[in-house]
Amino acid sequence: MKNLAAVVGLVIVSIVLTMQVWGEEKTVKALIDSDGVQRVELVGGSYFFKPERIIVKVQVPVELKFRKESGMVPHNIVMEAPEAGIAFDLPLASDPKIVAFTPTKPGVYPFYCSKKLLFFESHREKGMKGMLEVVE
Ligand SMILES: [Cu+2]
Repeated sequence: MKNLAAVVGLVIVSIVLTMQVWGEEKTVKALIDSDGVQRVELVGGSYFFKPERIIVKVQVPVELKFRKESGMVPHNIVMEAPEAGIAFDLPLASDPKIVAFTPTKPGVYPFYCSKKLLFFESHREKGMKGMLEVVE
């Protein structure tokens, strides 16, 4: 039984470590390029966005480059934060596209895929969503 406890303990430790590594990948803080633009890359697929938390600086132009992971399922990216100067609804394609905006107000704004097939859960409900955090 002692061995079993040790194995269980080891498994728990490895799960926690793995989750920490994933956690870091899930958040990206945009760096400001020499031309004063914050560039971030985003990949969407069934049913996720990676990274799922993006941190950008307020009043600094953002170029968000996004693409779809391979697969037949159509996806899009929607942001509805006109109060912060951010509003778009664009299809994801395998070829990267860029959407440019300048966040004007600090806050946390969701982005998500609005696709939904018939009576099934929406992609957003399946986890295809993320947060754009605009900071001072
Ligand atoms: Cu989707």
